[in-house]
Parts: sequence; C-alpha cells; structure tokens
Amino acid sequence: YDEQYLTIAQNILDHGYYDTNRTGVSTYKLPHQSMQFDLEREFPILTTKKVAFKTAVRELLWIFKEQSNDVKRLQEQNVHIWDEWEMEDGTIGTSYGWVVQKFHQMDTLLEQLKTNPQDRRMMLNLWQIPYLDTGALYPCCFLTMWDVTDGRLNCMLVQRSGDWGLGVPFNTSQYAVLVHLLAQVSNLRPGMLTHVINNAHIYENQVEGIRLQLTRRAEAFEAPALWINPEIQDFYAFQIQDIKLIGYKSHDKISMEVAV
Ligand code: THF
Repeated sequence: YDEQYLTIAQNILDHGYYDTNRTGVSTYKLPHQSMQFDLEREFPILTTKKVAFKTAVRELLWIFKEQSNDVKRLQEQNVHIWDEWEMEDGTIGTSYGWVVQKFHQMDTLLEQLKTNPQDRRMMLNLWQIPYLDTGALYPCCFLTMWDVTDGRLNCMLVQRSGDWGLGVPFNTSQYAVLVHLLAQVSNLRPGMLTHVINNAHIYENQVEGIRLQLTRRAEAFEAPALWINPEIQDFYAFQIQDIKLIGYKSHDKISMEVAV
C-alpha cells in the first residue's frame, strides 16, 4: 500500500494544483487518482506511519453494522474523529449510517450476495440527494459497487473528495476490512479493492507531515495479515475483537490537523 499511496502523494506535491475550498485551508490537488489491491495478497494499511486501525474499524462498524449517526456511540469507544461535525442533537444528521439504515442498503447487499451473486446492481450508495443537506456533511466515500467473479468478492470504492493525509489511509483500510467481512459471511474469498478518488488533495498544513512520511518510503515494512474470527457467519454479529491485524509493524504516527 505504501508504494501506491506515496507515489500519488509525491505526484500531488510535484504536480498538484493549488486551490481554495469550502474549509478555508487550501490544498494541492489532482483529479482522478486510483489505487488497486488484491486482498488475497496484501492487506492495505500504511506502514510508513502508524494508522489507528482499531479506530478505523470502529467507525466502519458504526456506519455499516450499527448504521448509527450517533457520535456518542463512537465517543464511548474513545473515538473522537467525528467530534468536529457533531450537530446540536449529538448526531451527524442524515449522513452515513443513517442513510444505510433508511434504505436498508446493507440488508439488501447481503441478500443479493447470498441469493444472486451475479447481480450487476450490487451497491451501497450514500449519495441520496434529498438527505444531503440535513446531514452534518456530504459523504466523502459515497459509493461502493460489488462484483463476484470466480468465487472472489470485488469492490470498487468511489470517493468524491479525499484528504490524502488523514481520510484516505483510513478509508482504504476500512473498506478492505469490509470486503473481508462480507466475503466471510457470503462464503467467498476476498478479491480486488479498487479505490477511486475524484479530488485527491493534500491540505497545505499537512505538507510537512507527508514530506516526513516520504522520507520513510524506502523503509516500508511488510504488510500485516488481517485476522477475522472464523466463527462469525452473520455480518451483524461482528464485534471489534473479532477483527485484528497480525504483525502490524509501522513507523511512528504523524500528527496532522483535520480541516472542518
Ligand atoms: N474532513 C477532512 N478534512 N478530512 C477527513 O479525513 C474527513 N473525514 C471525516 C469527515 N470529514 C473529513 C472524518 N474522519 C481523523 C481521521 C478520520 C477523520 C477525521 C480525523 C484523524 O484525526 N486521524 C488521526 C488520528 C486518529 C486517532 O488516533 O484517533 C490519524 O493520524 O489518522 C473522512 O472520513
């Protein structure tokens, strides 16, 4: 993962366009970046900096298993990555988990995988126009499309806007976990994960951190393995302790600010 991620990071720094945006913190940006992983060969997580894997998986379960918009459910688990977007009622409104729940998207996908894996309409689509403005923010990773080929579960993840320093490393690893979880409960093997980012950007206050990470490029570690409790056959039964990395060796964490 480090190689694909850092190649794009270097490209954004070398050839990116400098522009302003909604947050007030300017970025260097490139359109249409993509990365692809064979999940049978590699679990994609950065090793050139430490990624908060447990936090990322807790957020994933909050969205797709709990289908919750309640920020307190994350805070109870000591996850504070949504604190900045918490609305008056303690939720993120009609975003993410709320939309998954509203349209029974996860139930539908699980049913499709079970009964008709050659269905070409398998997707989770969080971009529901009537509910965008009542959410705390528009979803960044808003679409996944699923495919079963040769007994393998493949996923294309589409992200409209990708914060290269903070969001993207979380998102790649999270959706890789989601592929593994859905493959296990659908009696499939994990396949390809293709991660497409429409607007890939580095905030100007993250440039220093990314440059530090680039100095570690030649010292990346071997990717860890993902362990999933093999006894769980019901997607809604997965708990955080059922999902672990084995042998995750990484360089130190790099602190970066999040633009709101
Ligand atoms: N807004 C911006 N500007 N970037 C994003 O990545 C982003 N998100 C979510 C919503 N809006 C966004 C919030 N997700 C971290 C990670 C994910 C976030 C927000 C913050 C973060 O601070 N990560 C740190 C530490 C994590 C920890 O240890 O708890 C890190 O180093 O990874 C896109 O999903």
